[in-house]
Amino acid sequence: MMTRRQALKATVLASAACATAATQRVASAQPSAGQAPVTGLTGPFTLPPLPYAFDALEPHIDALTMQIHHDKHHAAYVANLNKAVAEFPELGKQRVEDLLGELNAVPEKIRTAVRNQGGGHYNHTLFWQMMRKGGGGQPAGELLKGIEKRFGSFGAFKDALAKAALSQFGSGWAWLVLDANKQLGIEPTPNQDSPISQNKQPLLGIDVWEHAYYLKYQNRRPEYVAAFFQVIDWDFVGEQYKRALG
Ligand code: MN3
Repeated sequence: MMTRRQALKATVLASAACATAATQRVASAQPSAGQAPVTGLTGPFTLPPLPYAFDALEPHIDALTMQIHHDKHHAAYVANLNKAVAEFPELGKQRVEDLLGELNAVPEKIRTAVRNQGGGHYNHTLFWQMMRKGGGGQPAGELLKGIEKRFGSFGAFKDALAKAALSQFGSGWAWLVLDANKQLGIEPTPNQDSPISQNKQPLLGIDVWEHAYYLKYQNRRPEYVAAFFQVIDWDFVGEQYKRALG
C-alpha cells in the first residue's frame, strides 16, 4: 500500500509532468485536435478542436487561458456529459442542442447533469467560433440593421451586453439572443444554462466564469469584457443571425 507521503509525492510528480506538457504545448501554440488528455471523450459527444491556435487571440485573451479553457474545462463538460448519458444510449444519438431545447424530455435522473454539462459543451462550442484572430469592430449587413433597430445604435447594444456581463453575479454568461418572435435581446444566464433551453437562439455570448479570464485579468472583469469585444467574429455572428431568422 502506498503511504501518504508516497501518494503525495506521486501527485506532485504527476502535476509537474502536466505543467511541463502544458508549457510545451503553449510554446508550440498549435490547435489541440486529438490532444486532450481527458477520459470520457470517446463519445457519443466529442470535443471539437479549437478552430485556431491557442495564442490566436493574444494579447486580448492569453494562450494559457485558451488552452486550459478548451482542453480542460470544455473537455470536462464533454466527458461528464458522456458519463451522464452512458445508461441512456438513445440520448447520445441526439444533438446536444436538441437535448437542451427539451430538458423536460430528459430523464429526471440525469436532467441536471445534461443541463450543466451539456450546456457547458454547447455554450463553449459556440463560444470558440464567436471569436477569431483580428476580430472585433462592428457587425455589418442585416445584423447591424437589426441591432440598430432594437438597441438604437451599435454603441448602445455594446453597453447593454457589457452591463449584463458585468452584473452577472458569480458564474454565467451574457448573450445576444434571437427569441421565438424573431426579436433580438440581451439575456444573462447563470452557470452553464443556455438560452436555447428557453427557446432563444444564442447569437453571441460572453463567458464570465472566472476560468475565462482570471489568469490574465484576475478580478478585473470589465477589462476582460472590453478585450472580448476586440476578438468577436462578427461574420460568424451575422451568419448565426441569418440562419436563426430562417
Ligand atoms: Mn468557460
